[in-house]
Amino acid sequence: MDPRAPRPAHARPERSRRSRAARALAASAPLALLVVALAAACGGEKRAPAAGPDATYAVRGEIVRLPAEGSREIWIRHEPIPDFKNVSGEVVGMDSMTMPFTLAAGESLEGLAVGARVGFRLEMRWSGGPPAAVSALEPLPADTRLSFDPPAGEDQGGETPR
Ligand SMILES: [Cu+2]
Repeated sequence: MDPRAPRPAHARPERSRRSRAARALAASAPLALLVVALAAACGGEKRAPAAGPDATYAVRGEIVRLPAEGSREIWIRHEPIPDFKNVSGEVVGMDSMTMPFTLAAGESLEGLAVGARVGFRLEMRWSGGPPAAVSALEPLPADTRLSFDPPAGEDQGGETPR
């Protein structure tokens, strides 16, 4: 048989079926990417500001004021944040203070009240979105000592458990 002779006709449909499948796969890949991109865009609009935070910090503190109805502003007395970076990215630190934060969308306050000790993630955004958002709020044990508490030996008042 001459190797240069055309392949038998019956071999062709198989080959072209395969390439049709390959073409279909290639065509669907960009579509899948588009679907993923759209889903991400829609989700991002509802859930969080477009861009991720410029920096995040693990912080502890005590809830001072819960958000008013229809508001997402929560006041927390927080411990110092020694590695806090300013807008230029310089580590300037932040002292312990009571300040307002924006509760990240979807963040639950269930079981949390004024006076509750909490750990949370501080998300700093220097442009677009709330500048200081609080996410991953989690209650700490009520007897957690924070840096602004008086030293244990100097506690005044209150009842001492016996
Ligand atoms: Cu602060």
